[in-house]
Amino acid sequence: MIQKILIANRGEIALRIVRACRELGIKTLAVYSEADVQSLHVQLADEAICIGGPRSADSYLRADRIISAAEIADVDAIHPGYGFLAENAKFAEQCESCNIKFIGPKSKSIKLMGDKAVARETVRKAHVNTVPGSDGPVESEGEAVKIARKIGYPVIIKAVAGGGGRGMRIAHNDVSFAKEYHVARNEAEKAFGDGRVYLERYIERPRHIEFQILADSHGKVIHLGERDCSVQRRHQKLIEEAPSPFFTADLRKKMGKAAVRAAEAAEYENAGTIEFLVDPKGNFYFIEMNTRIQVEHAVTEEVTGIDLIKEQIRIANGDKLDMDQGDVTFTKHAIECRINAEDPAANFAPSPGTIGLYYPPGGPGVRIDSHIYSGYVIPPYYDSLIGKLICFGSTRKVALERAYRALSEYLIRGIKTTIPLHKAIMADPLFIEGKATTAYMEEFLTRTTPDLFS
Ligand code: MV4
Repeated sequence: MIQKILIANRGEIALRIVRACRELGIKTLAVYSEADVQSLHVQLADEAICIGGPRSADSYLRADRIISAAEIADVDAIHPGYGFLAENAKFAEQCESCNIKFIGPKSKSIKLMGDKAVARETVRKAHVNTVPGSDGPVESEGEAVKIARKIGYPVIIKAVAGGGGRGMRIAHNDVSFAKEYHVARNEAEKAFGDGRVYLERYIERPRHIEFQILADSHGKVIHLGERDCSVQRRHQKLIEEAPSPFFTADLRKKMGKAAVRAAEAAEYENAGTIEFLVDPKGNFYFIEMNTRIQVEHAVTEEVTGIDLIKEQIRIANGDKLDMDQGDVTFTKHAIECRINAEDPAANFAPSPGTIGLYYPPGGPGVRIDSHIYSGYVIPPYYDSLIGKLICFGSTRKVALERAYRALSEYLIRGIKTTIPLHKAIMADPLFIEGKATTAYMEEFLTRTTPDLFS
């Protein structure tokens, strides 16, 4: 039985994991950097060990120090949260070989899905629709341009080691393809030490839909429905909601089945997400799998009533899933606004510093997952997420009205945040109508003057 867990992360997700452990009666060990001494997760965990300097490379990315802390404190398992080492197959393997449970998939599945060309091939063989594209990485410019013509322009060039939008280039004809192909290869080599790229037909103005899945260690896989993550800027999601406003029960059933097949093909275990693009006609295409718990998991928790962090821990413990697909119901609508320490009126410049007054909203249908408090100093070393506002109700309309109301109550002084931007989006007719695609944010920022969201 898992009795003690090391939380290899910081911020709101570290706090979220502490909370799940508390309810399960599991002891927690926080590891933290010198910049996070004052962090809530450090104060709320049963034990805490400092693992290094402020920079991630000196602390949260130091697998050696984290595993040493795990051994000193005699934990049974490590929860990696998201980011940092969460999708590092080598770290998962190190945990496995040190007899510490990694709360996530087996290193084999992380590796498989980490190679985006192998991931594509694996799910395609399991009859999951992928975007028309190359069979695996392209070998040379000559071969690549032939394949691009065959696919038909526009074509998107993606890094095999990429994901999440990093290292992608779009080409509209042979001439731009030759240029973008080399740019993509060089960028991929620099960013990932792996210059290999593959090609896909570029789907214009798609919706970004992901399916949450749960898989236990006894071979059972279920899905918990979709999240619509179309509202994003530079591949950073800003708003996620479920159900997707344009979905039908039929599409959910079809895509859910495809998501389960994709997870089964990876012999997946624990919580994971299958990402799809959906075109305006409702055609859907697998693009990649995220082998971790995600920032936006709380949306699914509010819609289904299932605690995903607890499920992750139970699965790592070897327990069987105690629900079948038919037991999963989607009774509510939930929407998440990511609250970042950024100035949306100044091109989203980071805004670290000391929180003055802090007053979070409450009342019916409002959930806040945040590690900040009055007097807390946001360090400049990490990502800018300082909280998530999740609002929910029986219908989308109620959830949106609650979100607008909660955002109006939310007071964070001393720094700039994305709260005013979210308020403007919640009041935008296009968004309210449920028409947002991945092109939405750029268009919104072009047609709206910054004083409306500062
Ligand atoms: C695409 C695509 C269109 N066609 N793939 C973005 C995140 C990463 N997981 C995959 N992404 C995309 N993949 C094909 N075949 C569009 C996106 C995409 C996007 C691309 C360029 C600029 C902004 C974007 C915003 C959302 C999704």
